[in-house]
Amino acid sequence: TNTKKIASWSKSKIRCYEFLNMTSRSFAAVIQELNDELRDAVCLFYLVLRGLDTIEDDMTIPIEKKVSILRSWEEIIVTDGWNFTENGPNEKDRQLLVEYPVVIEELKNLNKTYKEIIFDIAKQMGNGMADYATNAAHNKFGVNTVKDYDQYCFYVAGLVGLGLSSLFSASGLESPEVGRNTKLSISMGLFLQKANIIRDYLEDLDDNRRFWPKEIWSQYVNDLSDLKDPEHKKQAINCLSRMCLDALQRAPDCLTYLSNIRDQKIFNFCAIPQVMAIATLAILFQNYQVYQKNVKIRKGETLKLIQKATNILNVIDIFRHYTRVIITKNNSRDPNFLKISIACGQIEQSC
Ligand code: PS7
Ligand code: MN
Ligand code: MN
Ligand code: MN
Repeated sequence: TNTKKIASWSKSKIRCYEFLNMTSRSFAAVIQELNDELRDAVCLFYLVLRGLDTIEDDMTIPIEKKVSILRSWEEIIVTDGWNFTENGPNEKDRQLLVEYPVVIEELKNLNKTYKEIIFDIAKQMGNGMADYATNAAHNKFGVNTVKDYDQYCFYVAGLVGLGLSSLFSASGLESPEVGRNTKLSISMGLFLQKANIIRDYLEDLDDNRRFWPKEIWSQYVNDLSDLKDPEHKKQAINCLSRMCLDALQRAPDCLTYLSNIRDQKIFNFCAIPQVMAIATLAILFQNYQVYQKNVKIRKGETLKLIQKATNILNVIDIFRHYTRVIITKNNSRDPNFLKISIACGQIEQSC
């Protein structure tokens, strides 16, 4: 039972799971359902990346300091007793970094293969985040091209997909193929990250974080922040369509990836965030409120999705449903109307 397990757990391991529950709304439950060995590896992988992201997200840390921490993350996570107490008081996960030695301690208990996967991804992500934090400090437009946008999303989410797939294969619960098909793993991360970046337009802009690529928004307005001005409403909706189109192009890969997963618990862990992402894209699409507040799917809808996303047929059903929602909202006067119809058609074809 759960209490029996916990009785033999070290203080630091218990604290790690408390932090998982404190810092993640969407992943905590599904991670804890995974089989024992994999569960600890994924929990610690999560906390390693959550710590890194807490440094990346804090706009009160001076840029030189931030970059130096991001670039040395791989060494930091093997440095006994390392912690960080200088996050701004508004940083929601600052306590994790205050007590970071518990994560560093528990990482030591993982087997070598899992550790190597986690360290390798942490190193790449920290350096990628540092590149973009530096760019953000010098380029007031933020991310420039669509290619840069893909690259940023690769660093912060594609790499998570690669790392998780390697962990799944290393556990023996999934075939080596899951780890080998890197394009599909990267798309799993990009689909989540892109839905997140579109949804967080306003929140990120308020923090002066600009992830929407200039190559896209410059076709509609002179500055990213102009999108929220009511005088540019029509352009704003069209730009939003373009961003949604870009994200939707990853959906077929996600369905293919999920169709290759065999373990029930790994399936739930992978599928739940993906169905939330397609549902999110469906409510964001053609929705001007994106520029006025943080649009979120309703609690009840989230609950239904979590309960349903337990096998590939149901997941296909969910993707079909939200694709229909998008097709219904698609507007023939939108410059991307045709491309969006095609992207939706491709999702339905891969269903
Ligand atoms: C290891 C479970 C399942 C093959 C902390 C899960 C930022 C969207 O952008 O802070 O800061 O607003 O809300 C999760 C692929 C990553 C991608 C990533 C690690 C799925 C730090 C999640 C999660 C790949 C980098 C939300 C990508 O954070 O976003 C584990 C397969 C962390 C996954 C960031 C973003 C996650 C995210 P933001 P949030
Ligand atoms: Mn971030
Ligand atoms: Mn974040
Ligand atoms: Mn975000």
